[in-house]
Amino acid sequence: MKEKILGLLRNTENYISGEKMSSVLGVSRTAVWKHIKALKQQGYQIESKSGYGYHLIDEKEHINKEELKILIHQLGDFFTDAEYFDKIDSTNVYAKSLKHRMNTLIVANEQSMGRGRLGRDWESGSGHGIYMTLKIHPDLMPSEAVNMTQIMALATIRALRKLYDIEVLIKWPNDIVFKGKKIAGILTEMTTEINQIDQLIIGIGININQDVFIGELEYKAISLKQITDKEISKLTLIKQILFEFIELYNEFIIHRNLEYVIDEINNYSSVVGKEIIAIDKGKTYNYKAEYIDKDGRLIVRDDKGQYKELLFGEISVRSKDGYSK
Ligand code: BT5
Repeated sequence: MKEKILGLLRNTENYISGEKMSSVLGVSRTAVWKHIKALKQQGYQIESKSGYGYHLIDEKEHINKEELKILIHQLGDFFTDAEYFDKIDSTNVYAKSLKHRMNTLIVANEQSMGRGRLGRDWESGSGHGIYMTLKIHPDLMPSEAVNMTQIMALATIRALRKLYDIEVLIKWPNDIVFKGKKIAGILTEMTTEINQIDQLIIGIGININQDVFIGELEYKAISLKQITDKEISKLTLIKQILFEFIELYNEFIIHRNLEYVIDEINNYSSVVGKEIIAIDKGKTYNYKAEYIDKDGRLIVRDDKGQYKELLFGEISVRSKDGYSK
């Protein structure tokens, strides 16, 4: 209900009376008043004038469950629910704990145990970035899940390019990079039931507001603020990524492979055409990255000219002065 009241306030240029809201929403005026009070406590500046009603003054960005519910509603019926946390251990871990089968969007402002692949960490300081997880239930086989990482990567690339006109690329399989530095990472996980995906958990972390990175990230990571030097609206970016994702996803469900976007995926690859080192179980291999195929695999050639398919993994791209991650 709170998000509906927020929606009404936002869609009204001047004042809207409590009476009008209560009749539009079918709740009592006391209920309207209680929600308005709660919104004010959340930091919204709502002016009340006797005889006129309420008026939302500030439009500083607030991210909370109500805003996320408005957002998913604007995207159609793909998501049924949204959750927001000021602080959580990991949005992916939380998503896995949800046993219902509703498509749910989960967003946090901070993660105390943000996770990468293979037990690695994802730096998720308070307000630094977008930490979000999509919990969905596609009618797909577990082997098709790798394609979802490619789809989320492409959705993110399209959104970042459209909104900020920046030259971001996909570093196969799950990184988004700008001039070789990582701006976002994707972690796709799933639970399965006899050769069928039960829950698909797609987590993405995007660096937004960091001015500096410390430790090992100093030379590896970059934030959107560092690239654009602008204030970024997280809600706008979340919405655009989800819009692109839903569009790509709906097509994927028809085709069941990446053929329909294969040129885009290859054109936006930071790896294709490069000399790379692949690391597998501690061993390193030199390859030339040839292309990404319709099943999301990286096709490489070894020094004897033999083609190989990499399904997932860890790669370094050779730069002029050696190798960089
Ligand atoms: C990833 O793993 O890149 C996947 C990151 C997914 C994070 C999201 S946030 C929402 C959801 N909830 C979670 O708990 N996770 C997901 P991987 O390819 O394994 O990369 C991890 C490596 O990236 C680390 O070992 C660091 O070297 C580097 N790294 C860590 N934090 C970073 C950051 N903020 N920016 C850039 N690089 C980072």
